[in-house]
Amino acid sequence: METLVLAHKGWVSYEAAKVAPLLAQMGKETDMARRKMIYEGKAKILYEGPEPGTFVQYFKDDATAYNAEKKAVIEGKGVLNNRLSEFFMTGLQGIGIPTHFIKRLNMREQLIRQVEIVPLEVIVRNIAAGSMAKRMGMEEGTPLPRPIVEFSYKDDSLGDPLVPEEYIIAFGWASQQDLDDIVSMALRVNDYMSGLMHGVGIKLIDFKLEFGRLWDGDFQRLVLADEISPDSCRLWDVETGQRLDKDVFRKDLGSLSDAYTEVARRLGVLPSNVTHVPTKPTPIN
Ligand code: AIR
Ligand code: ASP
Repeated sequence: METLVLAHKGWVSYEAAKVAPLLAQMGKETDMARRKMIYEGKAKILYEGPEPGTFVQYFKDDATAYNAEKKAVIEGKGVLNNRLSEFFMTGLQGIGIPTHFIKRLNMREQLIRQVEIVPLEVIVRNIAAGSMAKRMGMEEGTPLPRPIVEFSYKDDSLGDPLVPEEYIIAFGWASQQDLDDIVSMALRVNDYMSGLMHGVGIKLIDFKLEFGRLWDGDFQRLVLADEISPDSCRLWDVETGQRLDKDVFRKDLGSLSDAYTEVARRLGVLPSNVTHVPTKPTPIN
């Protein structure tokens, strides 16, 4: 009744503008309060899943760089990364690479298998950039003679230091057999992702993967975990060299959400007429 009266007076949009954010915020709080938080990272939160052995992975809008020295909230980033990671993980499963991904639940959340994360960042490089270019005194953009796989120890307080295989085996983070499996999966991911990106005029410069262990009684197997998104890859436009990844944020090169939206649009993950993505989560059931 009241709404009708307001509508007659043309106030309904004013009221809606005031009320909608409050409702959305409430939705967010009740949605989150319903579940037990397992872990909060820089860009994602893990909640207890609906069944044992599952987690819900929630993608935040937070962006960090240089071990969280630089921080910002990029509206819509979580929605884009949720979609893009779903797209890549599903495609990789299609070529026989096991992943933790089960299904996307809503705009910001996906259901995943609970895994024990191997504490390594597995980095694959096709072209010198970032820390490699710096360490080796190479110009960014120099092609490498072949794809190079390297490992960093996942520890922010140490700045994720590069580690040799010797450390990984000696400290028991992974066995030689695990490492062989990880390298062969990482190279297959590289081939798949390079081809996919090439098809839409994007060069895959480098990317970071994480792996996890799935336990099945005493038997364990390694699966691709975490996320694959423009937060974890370097993506350059083939023609112009324009950066379409997190370097846009790291180096202040423009709008990060425009860059990620462009990647999603080219891959057909978002319809081409979507320019703004809503930022609030929708409840699952
Ligand atoms: N990466 C490494 N740690 C976190 C992320 N996201 C990714 C970067 C880049 C690749 O790993 O986004 O695509 C190599 O990073 P760097 O800094 O070692 O050159
Ligand atoms: N290590 C990641 C990056 O360089 C995230 C961070 O530093 O906070 O982007």
